[in-house]
Amino acid sequence: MILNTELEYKGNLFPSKIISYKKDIDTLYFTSENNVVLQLTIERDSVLRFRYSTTGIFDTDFSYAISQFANKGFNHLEITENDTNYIITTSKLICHISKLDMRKSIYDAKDSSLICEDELGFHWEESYEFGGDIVKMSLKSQQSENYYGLGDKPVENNLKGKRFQNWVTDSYAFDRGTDPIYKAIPFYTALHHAKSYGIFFDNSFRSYFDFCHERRNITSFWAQGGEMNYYFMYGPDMTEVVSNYTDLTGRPQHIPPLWALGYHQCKWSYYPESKVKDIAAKFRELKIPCDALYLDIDYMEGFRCFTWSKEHFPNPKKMVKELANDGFKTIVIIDPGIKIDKEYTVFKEGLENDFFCKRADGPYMKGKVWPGECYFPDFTNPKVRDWWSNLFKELIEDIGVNGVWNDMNEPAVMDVPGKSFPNDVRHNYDGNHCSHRKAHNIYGMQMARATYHGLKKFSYPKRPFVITRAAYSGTQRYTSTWTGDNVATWDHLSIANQQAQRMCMSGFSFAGSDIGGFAEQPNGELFARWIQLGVFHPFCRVHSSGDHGDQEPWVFGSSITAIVRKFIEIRYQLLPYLYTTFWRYVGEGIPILKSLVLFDQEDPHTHYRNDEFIFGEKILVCPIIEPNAKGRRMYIPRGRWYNFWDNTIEIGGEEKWVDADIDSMPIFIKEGAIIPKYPIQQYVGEKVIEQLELDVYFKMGKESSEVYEDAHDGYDYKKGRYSLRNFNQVGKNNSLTIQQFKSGKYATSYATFKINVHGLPFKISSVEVDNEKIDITKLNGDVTFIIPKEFRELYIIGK
Ligand code: MIG
Repeated sequence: MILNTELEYKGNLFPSKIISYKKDIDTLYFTSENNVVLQLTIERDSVLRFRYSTTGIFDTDFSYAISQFANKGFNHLEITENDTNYIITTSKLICHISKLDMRKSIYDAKDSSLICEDELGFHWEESYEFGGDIVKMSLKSQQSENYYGLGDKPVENNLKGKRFQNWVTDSYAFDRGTDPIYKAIPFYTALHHAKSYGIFFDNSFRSYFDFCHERRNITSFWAQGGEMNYYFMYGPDMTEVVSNYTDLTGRPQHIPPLWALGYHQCKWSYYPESKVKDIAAKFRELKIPCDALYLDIDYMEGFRCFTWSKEHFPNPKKMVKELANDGFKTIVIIDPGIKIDKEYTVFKEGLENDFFCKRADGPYMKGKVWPGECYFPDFTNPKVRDWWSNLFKELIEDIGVNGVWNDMNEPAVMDVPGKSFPNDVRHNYDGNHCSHRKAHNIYGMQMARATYHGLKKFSYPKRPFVITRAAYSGTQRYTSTWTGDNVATWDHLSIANQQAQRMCMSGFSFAGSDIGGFAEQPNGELFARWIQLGVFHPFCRVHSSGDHGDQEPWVFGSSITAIVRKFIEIRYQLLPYLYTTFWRYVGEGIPILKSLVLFDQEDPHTHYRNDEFIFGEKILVCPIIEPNAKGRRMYIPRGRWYNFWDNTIEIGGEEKWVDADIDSMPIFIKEGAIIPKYPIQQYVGEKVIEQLELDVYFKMGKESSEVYEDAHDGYDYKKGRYSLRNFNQVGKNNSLTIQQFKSGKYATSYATFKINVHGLPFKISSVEVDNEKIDITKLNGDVTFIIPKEFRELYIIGK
């Protein structure tokens, strides 16, 4: 069997010359003499879909990745031809299809510059073993072209020179470079001449990407079955490319409840009940903010999903209630393997309804996981998903659990080669019956989807919270995710940084790592440094395997505890800022973390940077990833930045040394930013927010900022009950003006803003709020005002 393209002409088949062409509204069909059909759909002006059939007949058009809400439609479409090419022109792109060999090239419609061009283009090999084709595509790599994305690959940001595989795999203690690991996200962004485009290869079979690894100037991708079916998305802004990708594959169906953005504490495992309560009490006693506690597999009776150990958790409802009274949400793990046990209801129901996966010749797919021998629901069957969703009724509605953690859904199987199902296992695939070769990469996604729908139903009117380990493109619609079983080493801290950035630029922003490392135990310094990074990740959870010692914030001595507390407190203060970036992500697909290349693609210095990133829109962060550091060198992107700790100004565009002893880390605020802050709370909702703090960072010139708020849970915001504040700041030599534009019907609990102005270049002579002077006699040095939240214009005048 051929595992790579090794692009010689041996065995490969190619489209021959085009003999006919037909147009059907937004779709063009080109047929070659040897019966290859290229189906080219104009999805949007900047999004083209390419689909090829080698037999003249296409499979049913079905994808788990594509969202039903994907936008379609274009402003302009014109098709012409000359002697050599068909020419398709939209308002953003010009695409040539060669009449000779079906190869394509794509140009920017504005300046006719070349964006992407086939080398061999589409070609294939017949698969003797399985039927169908091994489908391949090769592209020329343009001058200085670089590549990013691809989900959770544990390598440097820039993918050039490397080859990758997509096959979701349980990868305990994976390492830098291990490939594949838990996720399959066959989407990358490319960048050359300061312009960016993306390719999403929507094929769930085992697939490969080669970025100038096999051949220096060629980028290729291929899959072991299915169709050559990919989307080309143009920016030219990389953020726009990612946003186009999430438009296609979907964004979360709602903003997460605010508590889900708090700090989470997990371990394998907290039990019995008294242990869970001790942990909860300790957080409150030490005043370390925490919103969620997790129960790993030991809460169950013999690892049977949807059961509770009578011995360790005799009264789960009471325990969950008590935790809730103390501000903790309870999240429980649910795995896909269902124990073979005739007395166990879930097993009996699955069996009676024929819901379990079967092998090619009829026997059940039997595999060993934590409960012992198990059968596995076929989550690709809509009836099974429905059944699974309903299994959550008791957990959520009756017991009061707030979230579910889906693990082992690659699916992981113990003690077998490949650590998963064999290829011959059959799947329903929503009526497109197929083998595990096709369903493997989407199995975990469909489990998470079914879990999500159950939680959504039974949590109503609250918002659900789900976390999954395995994922395929589109999984971001349903759940959050973590990066799996990492290790407590310094290199893994750096890998976690890379993976979180990469997930964000791969359209899946609600992601984080096991802070501190899952396997082995960190020392206090590593733990503190990891917390410093972790509080700037969209999902923030400490987790560890438990057999290497404890990993709670207080086990490394009081000085580490104090550092950990300080950084978790920063996260809680920044919650309105983080919530606003989630709102932007959910609405427009803007990545929550922006690698420097995504932040400023025109600056070539950013193309190979790894460590620094932008948290949200305006905060630059760079973790310390080495022991014994008193600071580090980092690249500060172009622009002027305020040091978060002392408000000194750095001019970007170069590498600089930044001090950061163990109780600190490099954090900078973009000039002109207005950063909203809540008071420190021990958990979301502990306090009624009585005032919103706004940290204003003076900029000579204009800058705008947003603050989005709503009830922080429930769905009323979708009916207009939200509060969106737009702040425009204009700084001049002798004045600073801030205008506020407010929209939405939600009334926030506070009446005033506390405004802290940083970096004013002049001494204040007077301050006006909506044209009325306010008393500034008590100002003495701090430039802080308390003003009504309804203000429309704040005008600070210099002497
Ligand atoms: O075979 O449930 O990645 O987070 O604690 C190990 C026990 C199964 C793997 C998950 C990890 C979890 C652990 N699970």
